[in-house]
Amino acid sequence: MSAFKDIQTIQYEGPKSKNPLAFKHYNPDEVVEGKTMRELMRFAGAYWHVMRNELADPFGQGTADMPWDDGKNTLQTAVDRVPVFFEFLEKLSLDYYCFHDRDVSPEGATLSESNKNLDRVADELEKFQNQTGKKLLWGTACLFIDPRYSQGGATTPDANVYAYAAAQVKKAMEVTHRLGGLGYTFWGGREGYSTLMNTDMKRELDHLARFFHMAVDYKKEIGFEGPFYIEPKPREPSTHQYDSDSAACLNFLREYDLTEHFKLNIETNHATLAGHTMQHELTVAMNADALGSIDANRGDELIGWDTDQFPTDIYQTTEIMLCVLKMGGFQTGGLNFDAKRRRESHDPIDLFYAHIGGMDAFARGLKIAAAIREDGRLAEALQNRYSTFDSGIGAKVEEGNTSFKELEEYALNNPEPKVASGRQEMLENLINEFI
Ligand code: XLS
Ligand code: NI
Ligand code: NI
Repeated sequence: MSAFKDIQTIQYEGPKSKNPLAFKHYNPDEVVEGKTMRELMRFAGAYWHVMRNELADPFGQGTADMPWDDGKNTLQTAVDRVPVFFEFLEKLSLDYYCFHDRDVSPEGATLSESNKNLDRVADELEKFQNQTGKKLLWGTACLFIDPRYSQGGATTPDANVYAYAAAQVKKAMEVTHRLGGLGYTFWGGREGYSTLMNTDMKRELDHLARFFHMAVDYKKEIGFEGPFYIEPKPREPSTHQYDSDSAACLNFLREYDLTEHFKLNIETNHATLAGHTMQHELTVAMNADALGSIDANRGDELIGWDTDQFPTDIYQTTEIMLCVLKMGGFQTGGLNFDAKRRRESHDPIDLFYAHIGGMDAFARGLKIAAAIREDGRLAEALQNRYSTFDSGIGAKVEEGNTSFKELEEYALNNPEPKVASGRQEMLENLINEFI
């Protein structure tokens, strides 16, 4: 039985195609900078958005038409969703997927029942992974929907909740490992606070660090070799979230001696909420050798929340792919569509348009980024801008071979410096030559 029987596998038809159900730019086997697009993009479908998002908003109920779902949220429903999801991945040539424990399987009356449910659905996921060759990019635990987590999971004031959260993460790690997951993500949805009046920030952060250290210990115990990812986000649902941006995450990891075990999973809309560009967040992470994976979406300039829209802005995908190419491609991560349709786009076919658009926007971004790199003028301009540090006094600074005394002597004995133009507009024009 097919859930999307009117939709054929999406083919690459090239930029001239007018077929809305075809890729115009994503051509999985096309080689860019020595790698296939498929290897460079590592696109993933997000189980929670594709299979579970009913498209509700704070003012109204869900609108999504989900003919494959009986709406009962039983274990059987959960098992029945799996083939639908894999059909979706196949028809879109999405090679990877990501999930939360509670998107794929329902909570039971007790924790052990929930664990059993998860095991049963994992059997099914494993079966379909084997049949289709699809891979798990990362798994995670949902520590934010259930009311028990309303005041945090790993930063809750209640030790009983903390233990429950640990148990849930332990199980989610086991299942991720069993399914050959390439990484494991921590997004601290409720790890933050509403007011400092009732919050001992230091204690909460200490607890969070302990939580992560125990996760590292457990990862070693079960032999899970993939990285842990932390996903920064400044707010929503909390007023302030501890993992607010790349820099805050890196500082936390360093402070608590966790850097070697974690990389970052950076989401475009979260960068926007943090008041940064995506390029900034990616660059901060790359500088620390900590860019692990990307949650691909975008925000809306007019709405101040995590709208999780599908990425369509070519300028932005170009900036992202410039970073990914600079890094030499992803090692364990990829581009996960943590994105949902607008509430008005309720038909199953809209899921296809949305992903086709996102994949094409990234494929174009990739081709443009590769062309910019091949052209070389942008890199050359950057290199030249710092050329005074390549020799003479500048080189001494970079080598750590000078002092304030020597720099003073240099400044006193040389003419007033004349700094060169930054040429921003010229470089923006250069980028637009390629877009
Ligand atoms: C929510 C987050 C979430 C994580 C996974 O804003 O992006 O979807 O990616 O828990
Ligand atoms: Ni995300
Ligand atoms: Ni998000």
